[in-house]
Amino acid sequence: MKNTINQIAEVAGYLWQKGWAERNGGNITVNITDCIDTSLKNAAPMSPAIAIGKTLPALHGQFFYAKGTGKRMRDLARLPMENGSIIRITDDCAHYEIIAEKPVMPTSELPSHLEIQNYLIETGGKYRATLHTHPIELVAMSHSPRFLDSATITHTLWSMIPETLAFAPLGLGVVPYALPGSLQLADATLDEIKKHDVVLWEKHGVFAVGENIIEAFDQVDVLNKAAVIYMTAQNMGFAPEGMTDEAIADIQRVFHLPTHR
Ligand code: 2HA
Ligand code: ZN
Repeated sequence: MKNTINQIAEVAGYLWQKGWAERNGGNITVNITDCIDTSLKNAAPMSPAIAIGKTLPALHGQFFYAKGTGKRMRDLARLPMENGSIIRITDDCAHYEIIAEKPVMPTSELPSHLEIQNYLIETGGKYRATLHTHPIELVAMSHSPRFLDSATITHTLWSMIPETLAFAPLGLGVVPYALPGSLQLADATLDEIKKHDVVLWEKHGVFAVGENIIEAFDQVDVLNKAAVIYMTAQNMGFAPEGMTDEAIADIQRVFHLPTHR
């Protein structure tokens, strides 16, 4: 478990350094059921049972690390257990309780993260981490209606540098603007996460999933790198040519990249 918490702290530091996590911006939730210390599993709750707002049956018996509400990534990087907490899902699968290390209330976005964690378990994959952050250049692109289409923005980003295609092979989903924390945003995100590992929230940020938090971060990082290259070329006064469709198809073939989950 220590290793997983260290990874979370490491990524929180990157998010701050990259300027993607101003103030309390962004969220991290990681399923730690596989690695939770046995002594902690049966720890007495240090909070009342808090309603999730939905019953999520696949979360039965699961434990998560969740960033605390209002907490800053730059603080979490140094002190993960003071800026987040470990929660246990109660037997009714509709509530959670804090069990460690301090009674830090989880983010208000926790229900939407848990809904997606529930989906990730239901579909039997190895995904354990959900990440929300505000990557500057991707958010900037989301201000143009031209890029609010998954196929268009994915093609633009993939064609900037071969690695983007290789390391974000499922492309970028797009969710139209919705109120932060709303059910509408959570539902639309879940729909897109069924097809992509990273989803762009119009004029807000991204939501990403990964086998661990490092993987989730890396996918956002490679996509945002492509956005930076695109914008740098535009700033130099020309529209980037982009790799050809043949070059893209070649990479998909040679590297046996998955085209869907
Ligand atoms: O939790 O970024 O959009 C902080 C956020 C919500
Ligand atoms: Zn946000």
